[in-house]
Amino acid sequence: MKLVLVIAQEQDASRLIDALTEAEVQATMLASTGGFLRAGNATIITGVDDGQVEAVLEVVRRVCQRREQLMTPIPPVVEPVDSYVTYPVKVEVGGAITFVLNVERMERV
Ligand code: 2BA
Repeated sequence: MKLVLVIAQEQDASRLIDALTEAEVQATMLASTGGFLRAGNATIITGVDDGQVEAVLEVVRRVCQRREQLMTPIPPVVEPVDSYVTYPVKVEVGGAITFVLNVERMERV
């Protein structure tokens, strides 16, 4: 058995859960925040048989899109404020970051 952890953009999360449910894959969605952009994203956890992993990854590839987001770098505190002009820079995010982990045991009580 594997645990598939998917970090998806907020805009894709609901469609991703719908598509997984349609594919008869049980999933749990947690609200999360990206460490770099500090923007909301969603972490989807799903425990599946080894043979289902590729099907899950296919759904993720189909639903999750790459997007560009603008971020404004924060000026270093040591510089005088008026000597440091910041411009928004484009950052490419996603489609999704996926981790596949081995599961030693799963129990439903
Ligand atoms: P964030 O950490 O907010 O990162 C958003 C996007 O910013 C990243 O997209 C990447 O394109 C860019 N980025 C991240 N760190 C950077 C840096 N030090 N310098 C320049 N650009 C940087 P993705 O790679 O698609 O990641 C989307 C989200 O997935 C991340 O949001 C984070 O929440 C998660 N993530 C990505 N890689 C991860 C990893 N190795 N472990 C855990 N979470 C990860």
